[in-house]
Amino acid sequence: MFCQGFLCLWFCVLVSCIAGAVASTPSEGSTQALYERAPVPDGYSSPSYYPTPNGGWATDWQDAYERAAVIVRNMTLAEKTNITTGTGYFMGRCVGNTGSAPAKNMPQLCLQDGPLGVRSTDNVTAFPAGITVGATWDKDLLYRRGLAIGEEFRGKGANVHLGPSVGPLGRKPRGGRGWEGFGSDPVLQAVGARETIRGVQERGVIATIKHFIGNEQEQYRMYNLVQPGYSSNIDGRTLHELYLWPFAEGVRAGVGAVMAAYNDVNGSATSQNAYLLNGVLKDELGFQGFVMTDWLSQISGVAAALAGLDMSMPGDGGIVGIPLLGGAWFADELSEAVLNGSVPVSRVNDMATRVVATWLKMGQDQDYPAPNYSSFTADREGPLYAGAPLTSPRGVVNEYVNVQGDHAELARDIAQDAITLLKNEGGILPLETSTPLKVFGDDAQANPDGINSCSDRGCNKGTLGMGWGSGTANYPYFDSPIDAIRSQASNVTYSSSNTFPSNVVASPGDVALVFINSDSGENYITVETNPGDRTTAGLYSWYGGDDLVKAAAAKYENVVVIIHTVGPIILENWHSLPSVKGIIIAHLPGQEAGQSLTNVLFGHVSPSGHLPYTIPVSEDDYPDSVNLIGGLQLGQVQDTYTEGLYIDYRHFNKAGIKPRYAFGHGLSYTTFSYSNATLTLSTPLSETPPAPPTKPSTPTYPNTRPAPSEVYFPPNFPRIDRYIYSYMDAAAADLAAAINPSSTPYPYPQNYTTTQPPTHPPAGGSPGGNPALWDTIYTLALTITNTGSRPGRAVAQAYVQFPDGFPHDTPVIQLRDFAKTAVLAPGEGQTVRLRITRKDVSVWDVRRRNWVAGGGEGGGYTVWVGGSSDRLEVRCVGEGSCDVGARGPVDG
Ligand SMILES: *[C@@H]1O[C@H](CO)[C@@H](O)[C@H](O)[C@H]1NC(C)=O
Ligand SMILES: *[C@@H]1O[C@H](CO)[C@@H](O)[C@H](O)[C@H]1NC(C)=O
Ligand SMILES: *[C@@H]1O[C@H](CO)[C@@H](O)[C@H](O)[C@H]1NC(C)=O
Ligand SMILES: *[C@@H]1O[C@H](CO)[C@@H](O)[C@H](O)[C@H]1NC(C)=O
Ligand SMILES: *[C@@H]1O[C@H](CO)[C@@H](O)[C@H](O)[C@H]1NC(C)=O
Ligand SMILES: *[C@@H]1O[C@H](CO)[C@@H](O)[C@H](O)[C@H]1NC(C)=O
Ligand SMILES: *[C@@H]1O[C@H](CO)[C@@H](O)[C@H](O)[C@H]1NC(C)=O
Ligand SMILES: *[C@@H]1O[C@H](CO)[C@@H](O)[C@H](O)[C@H]1NC(C)=O
Ligand SMILES: CC(=O)N[C@H]1CO[C@H](CO)[C@@H](O)[C@@H]1O
Repeated sequence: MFCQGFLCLWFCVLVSCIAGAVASTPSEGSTQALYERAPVPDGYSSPSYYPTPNGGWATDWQDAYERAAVIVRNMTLAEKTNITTGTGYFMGRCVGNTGSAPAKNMPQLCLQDGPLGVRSTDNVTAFPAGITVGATWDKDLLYRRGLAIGEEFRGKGANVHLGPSVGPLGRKPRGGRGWEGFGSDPVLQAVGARETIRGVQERGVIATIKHFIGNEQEQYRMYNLVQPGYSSNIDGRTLHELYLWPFAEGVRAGVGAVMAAYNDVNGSATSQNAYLLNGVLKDELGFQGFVMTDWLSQISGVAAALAGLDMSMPGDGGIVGIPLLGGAWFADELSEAVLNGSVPVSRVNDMATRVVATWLKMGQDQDYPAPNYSSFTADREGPLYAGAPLTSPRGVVNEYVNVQGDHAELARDIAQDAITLLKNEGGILPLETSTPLKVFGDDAQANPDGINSCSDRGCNKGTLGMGWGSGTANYPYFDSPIDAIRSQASNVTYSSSNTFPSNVVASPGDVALVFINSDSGENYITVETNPGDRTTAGLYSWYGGDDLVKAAAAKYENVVVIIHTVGPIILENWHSLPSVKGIIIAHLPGQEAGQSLTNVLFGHVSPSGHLPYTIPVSEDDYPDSVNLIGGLQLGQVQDTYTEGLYIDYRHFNKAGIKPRYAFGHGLSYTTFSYSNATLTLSTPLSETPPAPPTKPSTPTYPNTRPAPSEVYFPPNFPRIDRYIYSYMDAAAADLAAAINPSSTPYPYPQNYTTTQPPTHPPAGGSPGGNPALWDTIYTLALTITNTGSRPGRAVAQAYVQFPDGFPHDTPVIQLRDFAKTAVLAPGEGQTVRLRITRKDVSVWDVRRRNWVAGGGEGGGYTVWVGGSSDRLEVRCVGEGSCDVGARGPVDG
């Protein structure tokens, strides 16, 4: 997703103009011939995979597909190519607007950012970011946030929610957009995606899991005149066991849409990578919804359609190259490509059916509101097509519908339950409200220039409630930490400067609260010389935050540091100073930054957040291959995942490097104990999952080439400037239809075929993959008891350790499930259940293209449970009771 608004409009024109200049010499014969790409490193390749498996065989989707096929069978070619494209950037109220088929009662679809709320409008909730809800480790909060987001998108009339984001997965700690997702672990991301999708789609909104795949850094992601987007070179095992994992879970949860990424994988752009889209996503994962491009990322028409792309967004930026000039890769170009026989009719039928079926499956044919806001102006009236400001018809574009409901309360609960207490020496927290509090740092107050003064939060002023870019929403109001502190504590002084005041006199008993932050965002905005990724400040706090803490620590005996951050931040400049007694990570709280924090600070609740990533001692402790790459160079930037499975804690554990705070760490004001832990073997483990079920048939269509008249512009059709149409002028349509494909063949890619795969691949068989991969292998039950003196919530994290002698190298431990208790009163206990599936104890075998596990009854796996990856106290091996009070394999 990309920028918007008028300033940015011309920026987009410029960027895409450059991109288009290159793209304007299309030779679509090969899926990769458009740009000069540097060769990918030896061993990485983009195999051919054709054709696109048709959708409609999955049980859950069959009804929607049958109904969709009735509609699509009766559609003209122009209707099919209309609903699979956007109408052009700024050519409608939403960030993406599809064409419609009015004669078939298929409306335009409104596609809107972003993962934490409805972007670019008013009267919405600015929810805590993905990384924040990830830090709650609370499946129910994830789900309820999804429901609330779905309700708000629906209320605004947006059909498609452009979230959740699980790619980036957080491989690169400096990467700009990791905060939009749920944490640096595939299972945490997968659960985040699944619960969000369930919630959003339960409200009838189509969720979009993105960005598929390997989009781990911001810089060099897009194609331009001198360079193609970078190539993420990922081996099959790493792809499956890390980056694909959350997508598989999202597809299993029934996600309606997938957004491709800007970058390449193995040297082939993800929006036209046949192996990824046809092979991995639609055959192996059995995805039944539709695949869209990221904004302006499409670089071919025929090749992309054959490779499995179903929808072009925002629709323009194609062959003419410049958005707003009417050029497209799909729309009329796709009409032409079907007429001239290059794209088989079967493919365009499948594309259209996927869109209609998804729309029907969500029930959007029943009373779904039309968009009632404009992403491009806050005025009530304006041009209906902001991309054609001079000629567009005008009308009401904003109805200011308030969709917030009671979601503020949920947003506050999430922000509060995410708060992660890293250090609490001498029990400095919670604070008494009567304690004299000396508050320092601009991060404690609302942005003094206005809470929404920087478009898409493209500045870092005041409390950091979210990163910047398309993954943002406007604040309806901002509950700032300083306001909340003042409303609760009786003696508060505040210095908003990021420089420590020279005239401070400390009194004994004062507690200093120092607020610092670290920001990042999307590449189209540069903030303080950081082009999305954290290039300048790196993993240290911004605006001299470390000096502010040090100065406060020199003056006060009791210092609590509160950090709003997009991801890992290095604390070493002051972590061990004797007066720094408390450290809190408040993540990115969204609009509810104040009371969520004071509830914890003053002990109304115990903190219960846990780190969704590792905090290292030094950035040098990461593998070199996860550094940001690129620079002024010709040719394609190669981002090769040489660290394989070893990112975040998987790396630290393998290398034996002790981080400052381990993945999963988080303190409470109370203490918990585990007891009564048992492991039950539910399904005997076989080496590979049983063969997938047989593949049911999919809807059939008459696949004859359509008559050119199906795409003629209707007589006297009122064309709107810059609008993307699927119609063609009659002469051009006739010419295309006159081409004889056998005498003028299209240069199809190697191994191209139109024969549908008759069976599922061994790893496939249902949405998400072979259904047996979700068989429960072990069920683990244990009782968690509050052994302290305050109420609190505990998180049980279950990690799997593969057996000794397992034939594949595996990380020491890997998170596989987690559970959070209710608020437990002192002495109160709760039994939680954790589930380990066949997939959880398998690795991806590249040669067999299947998941393999250790054979035998229980397979010899160890399941560890604890409150942090470095504090695993429960050890279960085989059926029966577990060992409580054990010492985990990486305990700190
Ligand atoms: C990339 O190349 C590796 C090594 O050949 C292969 O295992 C993997 O499946 C490829 N991935 C894609 C998406 O082409
Ligand atoms: C085409 O198929 C052949 C035979 O299976 C295989 O060796 C070759 O690598 C394939 N080409 C591509 C580009 O995948
Ligand atoms: C097919 O579409 C036309 C309009 O394009 C409509 O008049 C006709 O009733 C439709 N037929 C069916 C079977 O839906
Ligand atoms: C394509 O969509 C636009 C926008 O909704 C609409 O005006 C046009 O009539 C549609 N074309 C067809 C063939 O239905
Ligand atoms: C058919 O039309 C498409 C879209 O313009 C074009 O890319 C393709 O080369 C054409 N095919 C032939 C055989 O001319
Ligand atoms: C929110 O909606 C109300 C009407 O309910 C409107 O008066 C107000 O201007 C809207 N807020 C913003 C920020 O536009
Ligand atoms: C606030 O605290 C300071 C010590 O930091 C103390 O000198 C002052 O008297 C307190 N003010 C009130 C109103 O209690
Ligand atoms: C032990 O666990 C079982 C469930 O596995 C639960 O029913 C029982 O109440 C627990 N016992 C105690 C003492 O917590
Ligand atoms: C133009 C339009 O459809 N506006 C709708 C906006 O949403 C509200 C509530 O969802 C509807 O009542 C309006 O009709």
